[in-house]
Amino acid sequence: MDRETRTFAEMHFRNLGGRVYGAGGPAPSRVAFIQAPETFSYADFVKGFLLPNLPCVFSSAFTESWGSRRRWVTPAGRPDFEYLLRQYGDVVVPVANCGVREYNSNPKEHMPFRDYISYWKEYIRDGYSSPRGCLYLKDWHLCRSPFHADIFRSFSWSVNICGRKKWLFFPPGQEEALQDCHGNLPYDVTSLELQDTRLYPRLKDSSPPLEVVQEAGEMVFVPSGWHHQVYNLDDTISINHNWVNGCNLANMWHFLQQELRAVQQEVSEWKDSMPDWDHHCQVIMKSCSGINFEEFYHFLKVIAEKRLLVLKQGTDMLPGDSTGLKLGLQQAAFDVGRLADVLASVAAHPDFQRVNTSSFSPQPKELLRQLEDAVATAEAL
Ligand SMILES: O=C(O)CCC(=O)C(=O)O
Ligand SMILES: [Fe+2]
Repeated sequence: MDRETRTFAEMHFRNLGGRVYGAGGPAPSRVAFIQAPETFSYADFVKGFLLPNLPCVFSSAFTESWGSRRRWVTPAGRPDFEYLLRQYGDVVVPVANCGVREYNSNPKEHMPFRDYISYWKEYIRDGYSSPRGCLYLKDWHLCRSPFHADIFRSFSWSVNICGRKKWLFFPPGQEEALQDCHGNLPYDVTSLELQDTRLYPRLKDSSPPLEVVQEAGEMVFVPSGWHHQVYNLDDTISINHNWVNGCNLANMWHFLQQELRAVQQEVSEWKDSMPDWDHHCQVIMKSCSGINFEEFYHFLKVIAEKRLLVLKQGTDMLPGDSTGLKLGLQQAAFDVGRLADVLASVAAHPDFQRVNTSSFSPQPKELLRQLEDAVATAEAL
């Protein structure tokens, strides 16, 4: 991130004045396609997509040099099963059964990757069917994924190493019209069940999804809180990555507050008779959402301390960082500003104030003070 982009991003959040953005305006009529890496910078990505929270597709030129695109794929563009077997045969992998629905997901089992490859080869040989159903290797997806928004309202990218996928996208908020009469989202947005107006009374208010066909080598950017459903159109291997940064941190916090509220509503009848009801709500939240307010504080602390260190050292590179990744000075300065805003909101939240923070180090107020000091100093950078 350069200085000018940081100023732009800071202005963006100042103009939002604490509101959490969704799609940042009317839904686009199509998903942008980015052709040439030479003419597209990170600043373009921040301004055009991360801040306005809009999806896009990067052409296969962006992933041309990826080793996996050469090594995992045959010259004909199919998965190279023999290579994958030699490299990863012994690895135990999680596999979902797409034919079986468990709430809004699929049940998973674990198996050695070689067994999964045997299954996959058989599945292809038998005309894309198997008495074992359609098995889905998590992270190396094989078939369609139920309707969802990504974990904790993170951003994600997804690259097809080989094969093609169809994506259906709904801008944040539009999924509300897809809720059934009990408030649940559909498992499959293309199901005929959705035409039942008693079951889906608000469907008439929904807009059709944005549709994208992702070719081999292309990368799809999934913005924060955009619900989506994905189909594999071929035998497909893809690599996905989820991330949170200063641009969507407030979305994550907003989402966690909604999750806690949902738990509180669900167990509200015991509020008055249970002395540690608030603590139990946090325990339930942790088991349903994977994180609670205490862990969110820890998450903020870890990312804050890394950025405070970068700013203190005043150089782009964090020496000794085992990831080898570079956290730029301007990005650190921007993130610290966003962290300060979000932590101030966390610290003021009545439910966070009910969490026992006595063992937290540093104390939330102290971390907030450090962040605010860093924000003041970083203005001059
Ligand atoms: O590619 C897929 O099947 C689903 C990818 C996705 O949306 C996810 O992993 O969150
Ligand atoms: Fe997803």
